[in-house]
Amino acid sequence: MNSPAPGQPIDELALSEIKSAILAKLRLAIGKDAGMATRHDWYKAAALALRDRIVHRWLSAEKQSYDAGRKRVYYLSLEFLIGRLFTDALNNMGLLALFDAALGDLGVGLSDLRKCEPDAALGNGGLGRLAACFMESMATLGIPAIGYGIRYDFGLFRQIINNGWQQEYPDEWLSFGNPWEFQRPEVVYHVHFGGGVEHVETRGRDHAIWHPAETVQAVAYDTPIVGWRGHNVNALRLWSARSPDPLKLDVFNTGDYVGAAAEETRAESICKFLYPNDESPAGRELRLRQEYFFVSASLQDLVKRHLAADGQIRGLAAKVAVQLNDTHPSLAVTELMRILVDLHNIRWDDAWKITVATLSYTNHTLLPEALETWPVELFQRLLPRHLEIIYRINVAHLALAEERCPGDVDFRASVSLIDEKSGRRVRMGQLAFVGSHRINGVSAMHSDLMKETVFHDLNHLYPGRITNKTNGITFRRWLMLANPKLTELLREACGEAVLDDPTRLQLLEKSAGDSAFQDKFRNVKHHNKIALARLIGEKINIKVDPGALFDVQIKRIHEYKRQLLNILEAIALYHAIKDNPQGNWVPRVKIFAGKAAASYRYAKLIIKLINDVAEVVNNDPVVAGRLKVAFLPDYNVSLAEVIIPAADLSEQISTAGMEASGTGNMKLALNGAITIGTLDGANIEIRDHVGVENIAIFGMEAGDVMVRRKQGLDASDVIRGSPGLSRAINAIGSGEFSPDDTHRFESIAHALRHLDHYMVSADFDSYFAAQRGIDARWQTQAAWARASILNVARMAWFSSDRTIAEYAEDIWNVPVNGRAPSEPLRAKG
Ligand code: 26W
Repeated sequence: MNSPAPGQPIDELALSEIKSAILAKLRLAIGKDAGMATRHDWYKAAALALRDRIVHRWLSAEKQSYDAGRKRVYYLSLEFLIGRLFTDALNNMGLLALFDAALGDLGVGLSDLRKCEPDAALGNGGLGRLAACFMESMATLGIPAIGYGIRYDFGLFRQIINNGWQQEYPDEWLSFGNPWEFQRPEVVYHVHFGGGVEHVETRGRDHAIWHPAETVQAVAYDTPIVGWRGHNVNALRLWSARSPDPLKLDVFNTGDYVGAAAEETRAESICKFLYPNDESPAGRELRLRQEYFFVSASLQDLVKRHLAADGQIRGLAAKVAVQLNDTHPSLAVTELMRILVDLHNIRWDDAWKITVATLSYTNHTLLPEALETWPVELFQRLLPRHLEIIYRINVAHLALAEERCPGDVDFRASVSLIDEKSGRRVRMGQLAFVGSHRINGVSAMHSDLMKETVFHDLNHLYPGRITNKTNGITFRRWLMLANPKLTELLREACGEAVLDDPTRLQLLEKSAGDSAFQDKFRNVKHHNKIALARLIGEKINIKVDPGALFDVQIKRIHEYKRQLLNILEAIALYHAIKDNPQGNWVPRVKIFAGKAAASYRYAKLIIKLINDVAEVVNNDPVVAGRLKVAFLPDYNVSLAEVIIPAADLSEQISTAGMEASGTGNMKLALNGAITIGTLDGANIEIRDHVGVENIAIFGMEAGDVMVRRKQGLDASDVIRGSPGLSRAINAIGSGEFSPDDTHRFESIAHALRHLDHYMVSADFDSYFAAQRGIDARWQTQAAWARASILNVARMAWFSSDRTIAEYAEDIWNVPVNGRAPSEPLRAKG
């Protein structure tokens, strides 16, 4: 049952079958009849009816891949930022039109029902969303894979903006149940903590026996992930924690009800919430417990599956590839060694070969301070056997370092798994690197910089391990579902096959200058902008004109991402318009959305600044119709799906050298937004693909940034030379936007003047000029439309199918859609 092309009739038999299935679920699974059902009941009934159809494919895909003895990929990630699954699964199953019609006949609209589903926000930002896109692409490419993570009771906090300030509230995403998941009460593993290690000699060999002090149970919950066209379905397996001894009855009977459940509370705390951190390590004991908990359960599970299918632990690397998403699952190196050596009696050297051949690691950040480290003392207390294993790995590793650079103490100190300088800490980045056969960066520039900076010495010691895999995004969610109108136009212009082969987007090139096509393309954008304008009105009561240029910056709030540069430009523009209200100004709406880590005070102050500027600008009649500023609260995947198709301009303005890749940049360009950006992360590759004339590049390059930082962070020189910047900073510092507290933003003004680590002041003039260039382009609507169409036409390479095909070939050595890894697959950039 595949989705009929637009205009094609719906199969009546299939339609009535779906209707009966939904009604049956409503009665038998929800326990209600149509008369008393809420919208939420209908949503659940429809989701369950869909799930039934997915399960058949799921079971047969799993059986087929095991029967064929295929190698499997296990993607270990503490974050999966999935968003909603309902229309995603419907679309991939080819059942969207049918369910739409069925629900319409039943008197409940699909578009209403889909809003009943809460976002699964089990991630902070790019890293978590990448994991979700990868899961979908692996399913699409027919790669048997499981994603392993934690089933957090609370996902990323809900953001409320109160009087301009961010406030955090718990994200109770499971409160109405979750129709997608299957609890597997029989799939339970014991995960141990603490205690001590005993060493005994058996037949001349040392044998370690860990006597843990504490045990937690990991229970599996599986969510099916449907690939495009529904041929293949994989599982996302998330672990929930509980105590093996949930209630101490003797304690309970003494009346100590809290104490009786204390162990359960302690165990459950592991999966209670997602650490709301971004680019800075959590550094808390609970975080390390989370990491070990999910790594141990996942490795036990995959080893058990492997043994059941293959019988041979020694053959693990031939049948299993484990990808570590950042350093968070680095403990997999030591846990796999423990399983092989301590539990399966494999000799150390053989175990090490298996481990390295099985594991690979993706790095997502160059910030040295964002690479996790843990105090040796904490390790000793929580994971004593793992610390021993780390020491032993380090002995051989440092011996190799000595061999390579004899007598070079600094080299040895830099590659060591233990940082001796900062009070002895275990370095998770080094551990993941040493234990992996491939280490990949997430954009060409980032991979190059990895070799030059954080992993310079390790790259020297283990040459050839570092490789690049530029990120990608799934077009099913970020084009087909988010932007159905554009998709319809693309089907018309490039043929149905564009849905299966994005390289067909190239066919748009010939229409890019065609005014009739441009009109259609503009109409689609306008339609999407009306929808966003409505949402902005509903959510924050700001009226915006869909005819204005929609200038969008949506991402985590972070100094290096430079929302501050954007709002500074808004202030300078505001001043310029006020000085000359009769000027030929391009009407603009500056749209921001994003969350700041709860503990990141400065980022939260930036949110307040944006909202304070919005308050002044939006209420000033002099600039009315020319400039509006809107901060949309509670940014999440579902909000992104509305904003992205409506964007004209995509702000990708990080300090050069600091954004590892970015993926929002890809989503926006694919939907026809023109990028204003620095030469950073994947922006560089986007420029290479869309053409330098179809993107606005500005600012310092990574090399310039390093040079300028060495000279000092004072920006007085550039401020003196830039009256617009100087006036904007003065306005912030003097309380022009905060009359109720004129000192509120002094710290920001001070940093802009004297501590310009992120080059906001240094890049301001170049950015301001690039923005005026954007204004000029917007004035010629045909030229704008052409550039926008060419962006869409040239983004095919950024499909996560391409990224995953590269991982499959160069890292995992698994076939893609039945094709051997080395066979040519799809167009490369
Ligand atoms: C330990 C706390 C913590 C949690 C997450 C530290 C750091 C992170 C991540 C590195 C944050 C993240 O999402 N990084 C982003 O990963 C994306 C996918 O590769 C890239 O596109 C972004 O550039 C990178 O910032």
